Amino acid sequence: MTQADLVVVANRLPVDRVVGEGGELSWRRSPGGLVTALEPVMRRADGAWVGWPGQPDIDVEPFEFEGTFLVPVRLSAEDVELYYEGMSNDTFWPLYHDVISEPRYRRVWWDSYVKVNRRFAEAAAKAAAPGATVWVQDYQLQLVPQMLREARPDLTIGYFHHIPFPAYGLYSQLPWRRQVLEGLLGADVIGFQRVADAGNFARAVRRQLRYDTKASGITVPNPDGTTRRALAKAFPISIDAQSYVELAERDDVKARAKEIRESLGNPRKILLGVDRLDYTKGIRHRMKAFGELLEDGRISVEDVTLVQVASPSRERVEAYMQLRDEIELMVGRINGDHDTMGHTAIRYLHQAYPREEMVALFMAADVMLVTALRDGMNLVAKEYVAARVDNRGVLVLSEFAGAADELPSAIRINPHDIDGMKDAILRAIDMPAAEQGRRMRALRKKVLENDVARWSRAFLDALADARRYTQYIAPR
Ligand code: GDG
Repeated sequence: MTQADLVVVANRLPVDRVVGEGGELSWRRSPGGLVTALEPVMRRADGAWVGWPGQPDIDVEPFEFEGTFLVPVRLSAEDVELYYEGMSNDTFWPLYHDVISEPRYRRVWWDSYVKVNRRFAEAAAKAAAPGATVWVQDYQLQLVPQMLREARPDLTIGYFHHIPFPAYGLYSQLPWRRQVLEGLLGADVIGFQRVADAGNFARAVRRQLRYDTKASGITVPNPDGTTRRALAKAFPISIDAQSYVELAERDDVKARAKEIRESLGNPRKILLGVDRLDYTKGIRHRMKAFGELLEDGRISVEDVTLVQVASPSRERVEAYMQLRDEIELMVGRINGDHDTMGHTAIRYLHQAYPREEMVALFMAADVMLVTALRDGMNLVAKEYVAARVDNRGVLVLSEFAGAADELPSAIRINPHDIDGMKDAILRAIDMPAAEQGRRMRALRKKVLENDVARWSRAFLDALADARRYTQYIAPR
């Protein structure tokens, strides 16, 4: 098998399997941001990508796709249920998002998580050339760095954590808290979204493992009694900003934005929410605030409409089924109380849309509501800003989203404070054009300068430094 000098390991491969009309199988690049971010790097490095093809119980041989060597990892239906839906999405996800929903700790899920992480580590070990760099992505694969290091001490290993890392008081609930820290510390560089996440991780390492931590460096003992240094640091992820600018400048997309406004009855202001339907995103809090503003008579449906795109997500996990019911009950009630024949309070869309449509929505929206209760970064906030080539529009942004660290010119809110959020929404609705322009220009500068190419470069540079450092103190 071909071996690569750069290997990305992620739960999903960067492609989706599509079945044509005649039943023929092919692959299509998936629309995700990580894929776009890494594509140029992978192409240049002749890279390989290890991941699950997205459907259970299919065997697919490694294959070449648009300049990247793809290595499929097989998951059975049971693996998907225990490792992915169970341990990843019903234990780690709620625990790492400050137990907004109660995490479930099930030993059979953990056993499956260990087994599947080993399978990914083995596939990565096979795909990596001698002395290669391996970059592991996200919370589904936290044990892979250590497993890889044991199998292949010649590799330089990076790990990026896309979601928050919680405070120690919460993290310590995890029955397997030591194993997970040791798993992550197999990496030379452990990247987080926010400085606070890296701090929480370092604190957990100190409290649980008693290792020394200084600034971003952690001293990790080797099995032979020597030590090595791991770096735990913030690398805030971003978007391919230029591609949003290009879409926003297209005539058909501009025309579509206008059409959207018209089809909503040309309200004075359009508010927009775009989220995966997830309890971390604060969709209920947002709707409560909006519903109360209507109830109080501070806004009316002729004046203001809220468009909420809630794309379907994790539909087999109980907490998500329940959330969907709650949200849909709420939308029904608010609309029932306030709609008129010509105007709706909330246009709720439980659907996924192509990127062009999302950009048209961003351009049509006067106010973007990002009200997450906890969010690693929140790329939607950055996408909205990138799409506003007209320097108009207002971003209302939760301080609990990682993006808040980089975007101080947004209107900052605490989504738990419903009265505060109501005032912020009104302020955004009434913001004079000049102030919108000032704020939006500052936001755009940040997002356009710090795009996702810069993010991957910064991370890979840190890994290259780690490699030099390791080779200096311990030639291998
Ligand atoms: C995790 C972390 C972190 C959504 N609906 C549609 C659609 N989307 C796109 C958005 C955005 C992406 O999905 C969602 O990214 P977010 O960052 O907002 O949130 P998560 O999915 O929770 O992502 C998060 C991220 O990883 C990266 O590290 O920022 O904190 O939780 O790009 O636009 N895209 C299209 N149609 C939809 O209906 N085309």
